[in-house]
Amino acid sequence: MSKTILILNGPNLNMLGTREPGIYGASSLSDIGKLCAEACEKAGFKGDFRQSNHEGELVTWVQQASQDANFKGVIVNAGAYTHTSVALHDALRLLSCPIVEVHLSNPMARESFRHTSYVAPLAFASICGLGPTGYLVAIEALAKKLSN
Ligand code: DHK
Repeated sequence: MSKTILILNGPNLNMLGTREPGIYGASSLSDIGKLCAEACEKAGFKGDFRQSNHEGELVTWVQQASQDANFKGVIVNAGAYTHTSVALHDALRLLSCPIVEVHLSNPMARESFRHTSYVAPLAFASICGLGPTGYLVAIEALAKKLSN
């Protein structure tokens, strides 16, 4: 049994570092993955950091996590699927562990098509606009919630 936090990243987040750095910052996804691994370890968890450009793959990963007791919490930056994916929303509903939504930017301060989130209603917290720090805040928040 290894207490694991699943950290899911959706489409185009593999392009971080070169993708619109004025909005998403200079860190690459692998930089963020390393920060998350350290933060998870410090909090007593294993970090399982993943990215996919495919909605169905994200759905499958969430379904698998819902049936695996090792997964104690899930952090989701679903990228654009945040604003469109009922399928991902339905998969997240299968989870009995706590969920935190993260975005590097603040979608509410951007185009109106980013103002709807299909993840937010299922998350106990949404952390937006803090860049990579948002992932670290999410790990800390999950660890605190899970220790209660
Ligand atoms: C990332 C994306 O790819 C966008 O589609 C979202 C989110 C915002 C982020 O800020 O991390 O609208």
